[in-house]
Amino acid sequence: MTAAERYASAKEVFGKLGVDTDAALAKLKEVPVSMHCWQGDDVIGFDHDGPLTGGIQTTGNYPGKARTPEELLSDMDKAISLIPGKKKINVHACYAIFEEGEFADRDKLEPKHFKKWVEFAKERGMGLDFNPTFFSHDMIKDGQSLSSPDPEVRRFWIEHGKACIRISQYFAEETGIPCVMNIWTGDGFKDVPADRMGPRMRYKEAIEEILSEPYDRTKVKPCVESKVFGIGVESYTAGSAEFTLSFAAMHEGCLPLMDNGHYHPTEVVSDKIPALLCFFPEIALHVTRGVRWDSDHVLLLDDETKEIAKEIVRCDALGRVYIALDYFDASINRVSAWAVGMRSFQKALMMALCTPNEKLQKLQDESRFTELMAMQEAVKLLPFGDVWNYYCERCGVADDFSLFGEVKEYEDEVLSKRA
Ligand code: RNT
Ligand code: ZN
Repeated sequence: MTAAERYASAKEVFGKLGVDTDAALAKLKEVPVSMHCWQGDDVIGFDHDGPLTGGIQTTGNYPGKARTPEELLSDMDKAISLIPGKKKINVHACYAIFEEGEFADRDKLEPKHFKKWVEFAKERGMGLDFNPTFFSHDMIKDGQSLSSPDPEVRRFWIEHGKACIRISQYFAEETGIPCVMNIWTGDGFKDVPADRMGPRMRYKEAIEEILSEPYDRTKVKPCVESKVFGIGVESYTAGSAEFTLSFAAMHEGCLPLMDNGHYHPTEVVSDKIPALLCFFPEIALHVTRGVRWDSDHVLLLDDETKEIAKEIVRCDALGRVYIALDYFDASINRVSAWAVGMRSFQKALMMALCTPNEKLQKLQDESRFTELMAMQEAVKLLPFGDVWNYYCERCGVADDFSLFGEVKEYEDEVLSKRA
């Protein structure tokens, strides 16, 4: 049987449950998922020679990582060719691309330093998201940036944040697609602090100053990302969940960003999505896979990934939730890491869109819980694979079984030649 024949039979199965798979695929194709540039070079960037800092870590030294903008863009292009549907590119400020002999420190960055990213995105009809980089830099003093007690340190990072707002506005204007700008810092303490509120007050005022930079709210979507702890900052982080959620709630136009690696192990972001959607017009996500801690493993089609996608879809919030991926694995082929992760989230979205959500909701509202459980289990084995394969074929990308072959070819021809 061909993929189209399998799809036709699957369509009938879903149709009996009231699910229109054609409509689901048409919708899926339009949902943008933002692909993070930092998977390609283990979160290093082009503006420093130092290590990755800020309480995050990559492990592994698989050969072939991108060392230059050209290599990174070429690798991203290969990954993009393996990913169906709509994509955005998520850029970090440390990925500024300078001309020969040119350099600008983070507080002096300008739109022109990201012109190549804009060209890359425009040529591919994609939007761009942006992140100030508050790590891997020597103006981070004793682990602190925006919350530092040193006014000079704070000033430097506030200027960086403001520069990033201007760059985000430039991205949105150039691409015609809103730019999500996420503020995350690793500020915190390894051991029991003597003052917990002081750093948070400084952090609050610093973000307020960054957001005082003029920007168009329909074009730039500033976010604040929380975190429970980081490596080396286990006892306290300034940008805790309560801090960032309250900040976003109290500052109109600022979105809360939830990274599902940033909570206590039994908390789930899937449940937090509908909670926040009751109050915020828009929210943002970093979808990742933490294994035992915020390890940022490659996203897979696991239960929580499916549950996150389900919540976005059944809250009818595809237009209110900005979806970005955030993980970094240096132990495997990085192009494959991108492709597998992006495809996993799109699969999760596809499954959510092909689930008879209204039927299930009705069972809940009528308190038919036994039937609901039985139905939810039955839904798990619906022929989602046939829908996915057909979607890949229609989008002109590899199916799951030919993905590795394509990656391997690129590895042999391109990646393995990098010394
Ligand atoms: C770190 C945060 C943050 C970073 C990126 C590189 O724990 O998740 O979002 O991963 O900014
Ligand atoms: Zn994140």
